[in-house]
Amino acid sequence: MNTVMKSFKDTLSSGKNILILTGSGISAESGVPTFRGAGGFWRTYQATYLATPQAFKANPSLVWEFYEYRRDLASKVQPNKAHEAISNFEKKLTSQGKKVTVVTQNVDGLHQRAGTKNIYELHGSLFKTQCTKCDNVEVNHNVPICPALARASLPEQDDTSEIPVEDLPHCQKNSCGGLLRPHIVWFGENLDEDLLNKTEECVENCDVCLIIGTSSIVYPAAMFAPRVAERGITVAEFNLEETAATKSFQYHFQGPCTVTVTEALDI
Ligand code: BJW
Ligand code: ZN
Repeated sequence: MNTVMKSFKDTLSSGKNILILTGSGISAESGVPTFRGAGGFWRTYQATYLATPQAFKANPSLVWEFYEYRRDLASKVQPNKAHEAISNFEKKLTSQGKKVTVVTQNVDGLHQRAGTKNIYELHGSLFKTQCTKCDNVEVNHNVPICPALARASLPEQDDTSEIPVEDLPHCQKNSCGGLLRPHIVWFGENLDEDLLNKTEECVENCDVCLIIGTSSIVYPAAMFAPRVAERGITVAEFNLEETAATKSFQYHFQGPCTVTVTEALDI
C-alpha cells in the first residue's frame, strides 16, 4: 500500500463521524452512465437538458420515457464493490458506536440495495413519483411504471414521443387524477429542506469526509466537501480525474472507485 493511502487510512481509523458524499461515478462501473461523460446522452438529448422542469412542461412523455429507460436500467444492474465497501464500512463502524452518513446525488437506489442504511438521497429517486396536482410522493418500483411506457427502454425509438398525456402515470390518491412526475430534483428546483438541514449538520460536525465519483459542479452538493475542508477536516476525493474541487482537498485518489474506495475503507 502506498504511504499516502496509509496516511489517509490512519486518519479514517480515528474518525468517529464520517461523511461520505457520492455522485454518478460510483455507479459507472455498475453500468449506469454518468451525466457529463460520453454516456450523458439519451437518444440525441443531453441528460442535463431532460432533467429540467422546462423539458417536462414542454414534453412530459419524452421526459417520462427518459426516466422509464433509466428506471429499467437501474433495476437491472447490480451494486458494485464500491457500494458494497461503503455498506460494510457503515455496518462495522456503527457496531463500534461510530457514525457513518452517506449523502448521495444519485437517484438509482444502488447504495440501499448494497445495504447502506443511513443515507440521504439529495436529488430524489427514480423509484418515487410526485403528483403535480396534490404533491403526494409515493414509492413505485413497477417497471414499466405504466403500459404506455413499456417500450421506453428500447434504444431504437425515434426522438418524437407520441404517448398521449392521459396514458402517462396519474395519481391514484383520493381519485386526484393529477399527472405524476418522477420525484427528482431538476435544475432550478429546490432540494428538500429537511434533507439539506441534516446534510448541513454532517458538514458542520463530521471529522473525516470522503467524496466519490462526482464532478463537483452541481450546487448545492458541490459546496459540501469544500466546506468540510475549510474547517481543517480531512477530505479525500476518489475520482478517475481531477475535478473542479480537487485543490480544496487534502487527498486525491485517482482511479476507478471499485479499486480505490475498496482499499481505503478496508480498515
Ligand atoms: C468516476 C468513475 C469511477 C466516473 N470511479 N470516479 C451556484 C452557482 C451556480 C449555479 C447554481 C448555484 N446554485 C444553484 C445553481 C443552479 C444549479 C447548478 O448547480 N448548476 C450548475 C451546473 C452550475 N443547481 C440547481 O439548480 C439545484 N437547485 C438549487 O440549487 O435550487 C436553488 C437555486 C436554483 C437556481 C439558482 C440558484 C439557486 C438543483 C440541482 C439538481 C441536479 N439534478 C441532476 C438531475 C436530476 C437527477 C437525475 O435525473 O438523475 O442531478 S443534474 C445531474 O448532475 C444529476 C446529478 O446528481 C448531478 C451531479 O452530477 P455528478 O454525479 O457529479 O455526475 P458527473 O457526470 O458530472 O460526474 C461524474 C464524475 O464521476 C466525473 O468526475 C468522473 O470523472 C467520475 N467517475 N467514473 C471514480 N469508475
Ligand atoms: Zn395527486
